[in-house]
Amino acid sequence: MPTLRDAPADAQIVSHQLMLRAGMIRQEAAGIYAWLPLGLKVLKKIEQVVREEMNRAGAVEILMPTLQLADLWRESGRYEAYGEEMLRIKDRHDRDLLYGPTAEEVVTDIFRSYVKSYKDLPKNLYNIQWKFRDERRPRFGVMRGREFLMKDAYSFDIDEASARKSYNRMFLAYLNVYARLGLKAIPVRADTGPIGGDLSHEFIILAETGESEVFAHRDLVEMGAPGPDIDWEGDLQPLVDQRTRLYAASDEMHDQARFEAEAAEGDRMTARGIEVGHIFYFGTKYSAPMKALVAGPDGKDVPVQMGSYGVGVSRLVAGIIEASHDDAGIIWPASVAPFGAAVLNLRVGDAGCDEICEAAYKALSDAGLDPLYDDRDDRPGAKFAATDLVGIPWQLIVGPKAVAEGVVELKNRATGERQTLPLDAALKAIIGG
Ligand code: 5CA
Repeated sequence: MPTLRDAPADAQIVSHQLMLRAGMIRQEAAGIYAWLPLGLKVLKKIEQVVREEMNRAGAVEILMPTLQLADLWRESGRYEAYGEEMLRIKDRHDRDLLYGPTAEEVVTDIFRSYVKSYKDLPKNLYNIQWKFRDERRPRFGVMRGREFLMKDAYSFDIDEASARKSYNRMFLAYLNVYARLGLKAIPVRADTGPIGGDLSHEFIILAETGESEVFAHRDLVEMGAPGPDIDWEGDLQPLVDQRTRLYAASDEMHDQARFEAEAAEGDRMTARGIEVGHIFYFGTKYSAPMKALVAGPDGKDVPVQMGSYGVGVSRLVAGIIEASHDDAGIIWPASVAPFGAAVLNLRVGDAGCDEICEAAYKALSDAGLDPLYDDRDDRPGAKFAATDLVGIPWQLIVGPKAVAEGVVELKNRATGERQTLPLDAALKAIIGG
């Protein structure tokens, strides 16, 4: 956990500064990062939240390769069209490969090899895999990287009505993902860009440093997620309508006259935000040229209806920090905190302190809190600052008082509240709360 006292001068936004200071990432090349232990723990936790919500909504996980054959992209016509952002590679046989910036072609190829009938639909396949886009201006750390981790899901349906149901499931699952990460995400109508299609939403979390501008009805910001217990097989259209009825658009799609007509002045919110997800319905854009055909109920082959759904998993690490920090450092929501609690030994080598710390560490481990034990030989002030910086939700502080009076100090990182209490009571507060 190589923490730094000061932020490197080239880090411009707070999440990038804090990720470097907390020793979460290390830049290896422009827009390319190594994930150090603390960063990796958070990344894996976010990944797991995304995975659980995808599974709940009926999607099935696969893993596609990072390197893809150019020939597949020639079939869809995107190999030439994608331009400079695509990293093109040749192997020793002079075959054209590329590092995948997204995976519509690969997943369509998998699908067409196995699925031939409407009876096997609907299907939704997703993977959580590294992508590469040779961005002109990689910046703000992992917020806009060149190599980044994305969850990308792909839905397959027999007709447009059923494709819309698949889209709705992802739309609502996304809101649940962001809510579990402690974020308020606004779904806005969006441009489809190089992915294509005619129905698309971006999910934006509010942050002053965000690269996107959003225009939205205030009520949408407060509306929140539908929750995990909705009937995923049932009619989700009313829940989606409730959230798409109110005006919300990103800069490319914004129409000021419509905004003014649809929202009263006091309800109009204009803000900056971070795009943490983007979903698309694009029908047969890939399945038609790539001949991913399925037999319908009438026995006739038709190209399958598709949508794709992306979450910026590595970008979310930075996005959560933008939304949740203070002057002392990061404040992780419990759902993604790298450790559930930290045990700070202020007198390492003192038999009494060591014993209490080890007992606390064991009790917290047994309770599944994945604690961090700071047994470094360092000044208490340095330990407090480092623990605040890395944002662990609970700090259990063990000093000479613990040995003399049988009490420890418990600090809550989010509220700053400190209590002095017996070890058992402190453990109960952490484990129970
Ligand atoms: N194929 C579709 C959906 S699977 C797709 O690629 N969509 S995307 O281009 O919008 O990317 C999905 C998400 O990945 C974005 O919402 C964003 O959160 C994240 N993302 C895109 N580019 C980058 C980047 N350069 N660095 C970090 N995250 C990125």
